[in-house]
Amino acid sequence: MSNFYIAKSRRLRGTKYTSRVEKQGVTHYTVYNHMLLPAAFGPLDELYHHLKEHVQVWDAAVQRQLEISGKDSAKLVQLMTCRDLSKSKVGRCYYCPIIDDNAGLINDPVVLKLSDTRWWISLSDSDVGLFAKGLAIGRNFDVKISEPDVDIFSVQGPKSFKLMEKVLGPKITQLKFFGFDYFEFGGAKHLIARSGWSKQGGYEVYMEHTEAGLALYDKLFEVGDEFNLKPGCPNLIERIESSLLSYGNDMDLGDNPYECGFDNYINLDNDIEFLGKEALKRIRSEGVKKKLMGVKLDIDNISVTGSMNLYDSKNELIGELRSGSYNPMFKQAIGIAMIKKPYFKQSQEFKVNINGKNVSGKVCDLPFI
Ligand code: THG
Repeated sequence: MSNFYIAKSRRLRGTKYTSRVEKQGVTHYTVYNHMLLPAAFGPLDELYHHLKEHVQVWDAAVQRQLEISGKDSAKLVQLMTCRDLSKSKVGRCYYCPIIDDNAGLINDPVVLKLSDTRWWISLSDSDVGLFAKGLAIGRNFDVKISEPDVDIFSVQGPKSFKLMEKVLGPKITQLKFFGFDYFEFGGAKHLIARSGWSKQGGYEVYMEHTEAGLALYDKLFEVGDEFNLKPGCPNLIERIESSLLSYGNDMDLGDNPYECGFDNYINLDNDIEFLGKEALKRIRSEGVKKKLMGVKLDIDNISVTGSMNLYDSKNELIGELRSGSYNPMFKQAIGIAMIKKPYFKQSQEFKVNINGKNVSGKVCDLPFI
């Protein structure tokens, strides 16, 4: 396959870290929220093994913050998500499906409650800001909606705790999963959460004070050798193995949160108001007609660049593969597929055409591990 260059422009922005990651050897970009997201620094499997053992710093600035503030901010945030935020606490992050009136998924952000009247919605790849503005105008809400100048860098991997403790002190190790607090470095306070798009543990620094924040980024690399710190990026192999879903790849507006396994983030038995509540009640009583499942494929190399149809032995379409990669632990390719009812059962066999070859595979439950 040929490689092509990507033309940068104001519309396809870099981030505050772009000049750094380019010096550090980024080899591939993808586009996310109209910005450049590093996708590789050399071979993915090397960084996969490294991520599971050591620590990496990622440019995750494409996870844009949608700030909603003002008297009606809690109402607007709740209107957009089926997760009950009525008992949410300041200093906590919440993984929240955002859905439309048909319960179609618009985004799957992390929501941060900064105060009772100020929220950040840490977006995956879709233009929620426009949707939020439309709702606020239509409902006459007293809110301010903006994209603040916040650029996340993520510190991921089992040694992230020791690395961050060395630079920021022991208080950082007391943060609970999906908690956040403010930590001082370089004369500024930085919002840091214990979160990130890997299951290897770590933190996300929501950089608002650019100079002090970049000094913190650089400091991590200055002292990082003893932890074998490397620059990295969200790792396709690790995120599939860990079953972290990717909006636009694994799910989109044509899927509802039940189909994506978000049952724990759906609260219907209360009197809160959100879009798609009636649709979700209907789906709950009827049951889903398709759902995201894992697949294991008898092939050692796969590149999923679009949906790939899966067929059973009678050539019936049973679903579509949406993401996949070779996995060194399973020693075969694994992936995430939308499987149709009635083919939900574990070990359902299928065939898929990959580069003109018929490859066999089996359906399995998520998460893989
Ligand atoms: N961090 C921040 N913003 C983000 C992401 C992130 N925005 C875009 C994208 N990632 C949103 N998608 C996800 C998907 C999964 C998780 C976070 C964001 C995640 N899930 C945990 C899990 O599945 O185990 C925990 C969810 C929970 O139980 O609350 O972390 O990564 N800032």
